[in-house]
Amino acid sequence: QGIETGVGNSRYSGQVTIGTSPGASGGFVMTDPSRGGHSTYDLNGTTSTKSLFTNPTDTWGDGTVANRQTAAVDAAYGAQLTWDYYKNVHGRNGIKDDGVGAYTRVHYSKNYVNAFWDDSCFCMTYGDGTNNVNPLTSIDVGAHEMTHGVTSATADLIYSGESGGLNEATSDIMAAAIEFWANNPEDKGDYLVGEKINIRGDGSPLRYMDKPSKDGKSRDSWSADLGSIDVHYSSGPANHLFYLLSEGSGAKTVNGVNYDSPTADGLPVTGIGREAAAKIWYRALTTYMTSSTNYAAARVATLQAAADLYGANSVTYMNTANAWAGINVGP
Ligand code: ASN
Ligand code: ZN
Repeated sequence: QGIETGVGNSRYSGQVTIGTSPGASGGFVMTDPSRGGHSTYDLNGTTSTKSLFTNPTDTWGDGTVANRQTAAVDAAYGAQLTWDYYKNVHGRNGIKDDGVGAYTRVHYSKNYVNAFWDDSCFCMTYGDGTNNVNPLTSIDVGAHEMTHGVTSATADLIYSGESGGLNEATSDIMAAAIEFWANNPEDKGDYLVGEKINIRGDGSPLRYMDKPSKDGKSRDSWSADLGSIDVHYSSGPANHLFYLLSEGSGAKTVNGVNYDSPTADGLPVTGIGREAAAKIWYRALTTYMTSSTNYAAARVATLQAAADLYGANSVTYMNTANAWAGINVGP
């Protein structure tokens, strides 16, 4: 765990502690020395002119978007949790496992309704959303973007076709795992993506993992044309796989959210718990998947990972195979 010296008043996660450091000319800067020097910058409505967040005291933001520091607190907190999760749960020391932190930029452009990871700057960037009042800086969005960096540094799944869907799903899967692990009282774990940022204006999340087709576009299970659709929709079956593997099929309530997950073959799936499911996915990603891995190969990769971690004759292994059958990927 890193050292948090700052107090942040975030928009989506309440009051949190964040890693900061003393500024060279007094005050404090949003640079986290205990997590690879990760720094958070203000783009102030531009697309490239960045300044490091500085403050006379070590208390940041006020929970409202009128305060420019608030979105920075959320984004820094998300990056911090993601760093801590990979380190504490998977023994990974930063995105490249070399202890080097990325950096974060907030207030990108104007009315920009997206967030993104970029390998070339080794940084993640967040827009402020529609009318600049819904910054895309929730825990799950931050964890999603930073996980794109981890995927690039490991399997490096090509961002198109089935591998692109698996790349996207890896970001959603690890984001869900991180949100659960963080257990922030204002933003408890769920199998929804972007439920806090009101991206559609009606309070609905961006994506649903129990039944991805609830968004009107994502697929619930594999079919031969999956590689021809947008990667944010071909991620659906793998997101669904992670839900089934974690929680099992059918109706269930977790942290107050109701889910109802169907299977492609109509047969029930028993969940193995989200910690085991995340361990299997992470090991598959970092040990067995390659840039061209497709759904069939991802199944094999996770089964190899399950065999390594739990044994090839384990119930966990069998349930992993059953979960893939539940999204129409079989031997
Ligand atoms: N927010 C999007 C994502 O991380 C940006 C993109 O389309 N790559 O998937
Ligand atoms: Zn993504």
